Amino acid sequence: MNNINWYPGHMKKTRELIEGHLKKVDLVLEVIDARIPVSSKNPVIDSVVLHKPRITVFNKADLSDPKETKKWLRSYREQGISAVAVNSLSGEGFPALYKRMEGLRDLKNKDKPVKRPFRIMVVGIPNVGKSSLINRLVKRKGTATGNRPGVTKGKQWLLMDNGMELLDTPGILWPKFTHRKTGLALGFLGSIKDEILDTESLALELIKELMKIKPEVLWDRYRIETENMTPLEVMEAIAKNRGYLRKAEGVDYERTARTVLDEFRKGKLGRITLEPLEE
Ligand SMILES: Nc1nc2c(ncn2[C@@H]2O[C@H](COP(=O)(O)OP(=O)(O)OP(=O)(O)O)[C@@H](O)[C@H]2O)c(=O)[nH]1
Ligand SMILES: [Mg+2]
Repeated sequence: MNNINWYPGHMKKTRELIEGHLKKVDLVLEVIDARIPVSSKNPVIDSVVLHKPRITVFNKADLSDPKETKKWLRSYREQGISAVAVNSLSGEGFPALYKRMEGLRDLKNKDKPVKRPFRIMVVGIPNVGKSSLINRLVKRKGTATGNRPGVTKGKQWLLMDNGMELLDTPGILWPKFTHRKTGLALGFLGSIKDEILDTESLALELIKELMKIKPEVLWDRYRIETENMTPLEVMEAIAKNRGYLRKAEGVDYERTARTVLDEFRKGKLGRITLEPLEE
């Protein structure tokens, strides 16, 4: 795998973009994917958002292992970093998120006359759920296409029920691919194009990872006892169980690989955190 898509130019551009908007906001919501809290975090964010209040939002928490997410949140809080877990599709976790946002607003307005509404921006790498989060915060139905600001065209701020204002476009951060592990993690989730690795290799890597961190999901879903097996043998066993075979060539690896990746991404293998907190 190549170290694609991560050049100093990207880092600079990200910095400039975020810094431009940063001046106008009081709070940054940093969205990460609860299944991969390490790889979905942009490495430059800490230095860019250094002097702004920030809440790290563990989104897609409906797909992550709740026990692992709890550990992650605890660790953030122990470091004094504000963090909450949410599901932007169902709204779970949002009351806690609002409470934190309002707490930070009240802190800012304490002892000072309020000049303008409290302003927020959402940042994060592609596909973590920034648009879904924005839509829910402003109680808007629909996805990216519905991303038009209120009445006036070109308006930059979306009004929330609690009087806060949200920047209508999220800051997109570039993920860092220089570690093979990060590229794989983003590949498993479908956050980067499957071409980074071919589908079969990616599925094999995912099976290998699952065998390491949560082999029981392979039993639960595919009835495969993975002990003493290689990832390739597991893949072949899945193909046999599903009947993904071809007359001449035997196992249909391509179809099996696509199935495993697709089912993992949809949460059909259960709630899995691919990057548990390392103690
Ligand atoms: N299960 C689940 N899926 C989610 C959640 N939030 C977003 N999604 C899904 O994740 C995908 C990406 O969501 P978006 O809101 O488009 O993500 P984004 O960060 O705006 O993506 P880009 O605009 O491409 O950078 C969509 O299919 C959403 O439906 C969540 O909390 N749980
Ligand atoms: Mg979006």
